[in-house]
Amino acid sequence: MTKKTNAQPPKKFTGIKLTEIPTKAVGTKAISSALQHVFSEVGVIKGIGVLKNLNQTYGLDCPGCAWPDPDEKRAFLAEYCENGAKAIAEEATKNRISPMFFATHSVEELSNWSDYEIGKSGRITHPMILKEGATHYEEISWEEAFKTIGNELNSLASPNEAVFYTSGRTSNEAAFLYQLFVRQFGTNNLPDCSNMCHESSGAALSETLGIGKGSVTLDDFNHADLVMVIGQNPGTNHPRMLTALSETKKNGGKIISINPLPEVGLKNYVDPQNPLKWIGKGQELTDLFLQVKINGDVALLKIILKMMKQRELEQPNSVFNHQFIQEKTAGLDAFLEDLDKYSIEDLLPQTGLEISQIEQAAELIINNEKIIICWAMGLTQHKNAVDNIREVVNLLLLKGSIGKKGAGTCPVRGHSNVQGDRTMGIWEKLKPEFGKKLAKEFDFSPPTETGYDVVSAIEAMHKEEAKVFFGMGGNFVSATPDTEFTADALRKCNLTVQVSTKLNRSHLIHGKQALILPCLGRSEKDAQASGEQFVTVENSMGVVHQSVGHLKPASEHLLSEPAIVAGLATATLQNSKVEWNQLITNYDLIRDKIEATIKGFENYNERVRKKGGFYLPNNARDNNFKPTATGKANFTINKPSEIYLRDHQFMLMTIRTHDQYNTTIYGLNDRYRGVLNERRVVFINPKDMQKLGLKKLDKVNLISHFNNEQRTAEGFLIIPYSIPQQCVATYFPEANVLVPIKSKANISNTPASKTVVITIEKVTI
Ligand SMILES: Nc1nc2c(c(=O)[nH]1)N[C@H]1C(S)=C(S)[C@@H](COP(=O)(O)OP(=O)(O)OC[C@H]3O[C@@H](n4cnc5c(=O)[nH]c(N)nc54)[C@H](O)[C@@H]3O)O[C@H]1N2
Ligand SMILES: Nc1nc2c(c(=O)[nH]1)N[C@H]1C(S)=C(S)[C@@H](COP(=O)(O)OP(=O)(O)OC[C@H]3O[C@@H](n4cnc5c(=O)[nH]c(N)nc54)[C@H](O)[C@@H]3O)O[C@H]1N2
Ligand SMILES: [Mo]
Repeated sequence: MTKKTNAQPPKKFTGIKLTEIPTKAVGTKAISSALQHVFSEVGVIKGIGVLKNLNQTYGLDCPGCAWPDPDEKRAFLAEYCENGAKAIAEEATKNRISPMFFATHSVEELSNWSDYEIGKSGRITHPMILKEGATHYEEISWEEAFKTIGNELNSLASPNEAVFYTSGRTSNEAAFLYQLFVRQFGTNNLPDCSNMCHESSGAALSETLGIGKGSVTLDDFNHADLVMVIGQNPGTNHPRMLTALSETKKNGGKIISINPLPEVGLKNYVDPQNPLKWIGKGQELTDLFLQVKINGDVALLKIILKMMKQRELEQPNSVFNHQFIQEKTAGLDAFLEDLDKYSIEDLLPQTGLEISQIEQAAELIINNEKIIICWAMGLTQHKNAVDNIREVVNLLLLKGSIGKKGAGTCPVRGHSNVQGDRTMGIWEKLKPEFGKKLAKEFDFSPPTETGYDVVSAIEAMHKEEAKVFFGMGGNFVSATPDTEFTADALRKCNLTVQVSTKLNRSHLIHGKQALILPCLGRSEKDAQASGEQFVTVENSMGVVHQSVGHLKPASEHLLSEPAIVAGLATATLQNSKVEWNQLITNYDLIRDKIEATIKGFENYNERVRKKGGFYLPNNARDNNFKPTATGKANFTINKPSEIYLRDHQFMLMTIRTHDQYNTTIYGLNDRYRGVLNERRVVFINPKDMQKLGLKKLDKVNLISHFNNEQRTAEGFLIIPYSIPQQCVATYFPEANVLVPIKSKANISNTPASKTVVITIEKVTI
């Protein structure tokens, strides 16, 4: 038997340095940090080539995030940001890990490496297998690899014993083929990273507005009177969004930021595309900052809504857009009645704010017509996450601030094609209409029963009801909650397979047998029988466009993701009428199939070749809410947080540093929060430190409490920080061990990784 390998990163400190928190985002430091990453990983000449190509009209779609590119004017040099540059450096790295690397380092040894070291080892060059009982991965041919998977899948008692995960970088073409393969195999077990990300947005928006996506376009930011940014850190995670916010400001709009942390990027910003401005003071972005307590957003929004209602009563027609409400919405009376059940006095302590601050926000909302609300993980990863987002919609509906220029919903997506993957049918629920189209086009009967999402897939593997795990990208063990529980779930599988560009911890926490299938990255040329191919992706605002790789592949043994699916399908499915190998000769053929089965893709091949691509239909953008259950936009009744902290307890949010892409650790710095060379830190209010008798850089353990269960994350350094009392923050994935598998959002099932109730224990050694 092989030894149990480490599911958590090593608990070693790396040598912390604390610095001043910068006063502005982007600027020269960001440019130099980006170039340093690119040049050290990729080399200077190739590096400049890659950057020049990023997000240009016929260039490479940046794998960094899903923020859209401007329709018309693009920066001359490149539409890139510091973290996009790091993302591309990570993929285009010169370093390689060949079969020799795996022969040298055992799986156990690698599991002692930090995530940073694992990531830096380089691109995987060959398909690899870890045989049952073996200590090292060894080379395997593609043919043997596909055969191994096919045999294992076909020996299962039911197709529902296999789980097929997707991370959000997968192109439309690969995603479409993948879901088709999985459904032909006979299951809807298609969990994806969306389940941990914007699932709550999808659930809330579908119910209220009839579409699970946002309604605004990039141009709307030029016309907005007011943009609210709630629970999002764009300076780090969507840096190009700062350009859009600065356009809002230039055009006279205002910005409200709602966040437990004063994130630097939201305060002050320097345009990276304009070198003349790099050394300047930068532009103030936020007009009003509300430093809300973690999970205090529903309470805060309810107070604002109550203030709006009060003003409307006092001065009729001064706040609500009655025409819009009358024509387009349902449920106003019940919503207003429910608001009366809450008193501002009761709600206020949940927010941690002064009433005067909230009055200022209400005033800005009351006096402006065109409002955009942006949000990300700060709203979606809570027990009441769906309530958070529905409450955001209530506010917009009262103002009629949707379906018109300069107004609407803006859930800012994470992975660069996470939205496209959903459009392609990567979902554990198969929409009946899509199922019918698949059945007709491909002559088979797709399964109808709902499959596993991320959390239920982990539980099923743990119960040994699922026995094969297949990951199309991503890093399942590190991205999911309850690390030790999830690791055990994966260890119980007969086979775990990861399609990956780079090594990660999910290769080291494995089933009885494990395979690594190395694939082309987006920056690389993808040559198939008919010549070089491009793929297509959908950004956060529903624009479908091309992405073309220009680099030589990291190894001649890599396959594209569509080719991997075709190989898998051919080795597994006996009666498929799909010509898998034919489809991948020319991706236009895959796109023809997408056009035949998914709405909005008419003349796909032609339209996607046009400059900038095309917009998908969006009913909310068109001010049409017919797809909801009532045929109208729905007001909803939502509840503030019901989690109450005891005196010594804290609410922990697990967030990203400025130097990581989810579980990929680019470096050990969090420059915008003044922490260098260390990830095992916890940010805490100085008053709470005093209460606990803690000093700066004291060592502590974090213990989470849920349903009388305790989980411990050992060894974190205390950092005094500007954060509301009884709120603390630390980084993911180190803290995922604290997030209980059963602690998840109502309705969306998203792990509640921003509402983790913990106590803090000083380590005395
Ligand atoms: N460079 C880089 N870019 C990325 C990623 C990355 O890891 N690195 N990840 C990508 C992905 S997949 C995603 S989903 C996005 C994530 O983008 P974000 O959602 O910006 O990422 P997080 O670090 O989780 O930050 C959440 C923010 O919400 C705040 N917050 C936490 N809890 C609450 C709350 O209860 N209320 C409010 N109002 N605020 C709260 C936190 O202080 C923090 O500022 O970024 C994408 N882009
Ligand atoms: N505690 C906590 N947990 C969280 C979150 C949080 O805020 N807090 N955020 C959640 C969110 S929003 C998300 S989206 C998930 C992310 O979950 P995942 O998407 O599963 O994780 P990533 O870290 O983005 O995946 C990185 C791996 O993808 C592979 N990869 C990179 N590029 C490619 C490619 O082109 N093709 C293929 N096949 N593989 C590639 C590399 O091998 C790399 O190691 O994590 C979630 N987990
Ligand atoms: Mo995400």
